[in-house]
Order: sequence, then structure tokens, then C-alpha cells
Amino acid sequence: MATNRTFTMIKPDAVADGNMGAILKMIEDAGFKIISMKYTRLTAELAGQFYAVHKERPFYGELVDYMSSGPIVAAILEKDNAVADFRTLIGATNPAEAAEGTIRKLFAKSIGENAVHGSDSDENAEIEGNFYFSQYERF
Ligand code: IDP
Ligand code: MG
Repeated sequence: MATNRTFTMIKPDAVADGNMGAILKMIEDAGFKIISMKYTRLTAELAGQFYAVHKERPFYGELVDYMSSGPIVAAILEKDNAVADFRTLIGATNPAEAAEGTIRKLFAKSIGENAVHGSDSDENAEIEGNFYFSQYERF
């Protein structure tokens, strides 16, 4: 059964480009409540851990370098059907394939530098939220 939480990151390209506020506004306007939020930066080691599921993929090194290249915003979001509805809001991984009006269509530069992360399952939403936030930071 779908739960009501997902996890997101506003990635380094979007923060560097000054799109943090616009993306948070889109998230709130779409009905997501921000449960936990952190402005932080991953080391390469932490980025490697977060994306360990992709370590055999050819873009893994590039992804780790990019995700540790500057500050990000990490957040836990709440809404009915959160995981699926958030994937709809952000659009396809490759902005060239993302639907009009999605966050990636509006703000992503490329398939790699694609502005936002969204969890792909309830299970990963919980794992990813726990990666960033202690039990005292999850409301
Ligand atoms: P997702 O973020 O839409 O779930 P995934 O396939 O889980 O996409 O890939 C994780 C992240 O890895 C993407 O968001 C993107 O930043 C990066 N990535 C995915 N595919 C490529 C690629 O072909 N080249 C470079 N980076 C990629
Ligand atoms: Mg993914």
C-alpha cells in the first residue's frame, strides 16, 4: 500500500542556479507538506553511499562528483500517494523527455544535472529520509 511520505533533494545545479525557492514553491503548491528539511552538502563518500544502488552503472563516478559539487536541500515530504505523485511532479530523469510543467522540464540541464531527486518506492523513501535525518528531525 502506498504511504504518504517521500524524500527529495534539490540538487547542486538547481541550488547554484538560484532555483531553490521556485522549486520549493512548486512542491508546496502541489500539496506536499515539508516534514523535515536540511541545507547541506554531501562529501564524495556520502554521495557514493546514497547512490550505492547505481555503483555498477557507467555514470556512477560522474554522479558522485556532481552530487558532492555543492550544497543541496534534502527534505521529507508528506502527501497522499506521495511517492508516485512526486515522481509525476518532477518528470522523467532526462529533461528532454520530461512532461511540460514538471520541475525537471523547467529546471534540469541534462539527464545527469537534473535539478531534483525523488524516491522511487515507499521503501527507498524511508531509507533515504533516514540517511539524512535522525529520529529527532523527522516530525
Ligand atoms: P531518477 O533520479 O529519475 O530516479 P535514476 O535512474 O535513479 O533516475 O538515476 C539517478 C540519477 O543518476 C539521476 O537522477 C541522474 O542525476 C543520474 N543519471 C541517471 N542516468 C544518467 C546518465 O545516463 N548519465 C548521467 N547521469 C545519469
Ligand atoms: Mg532513482
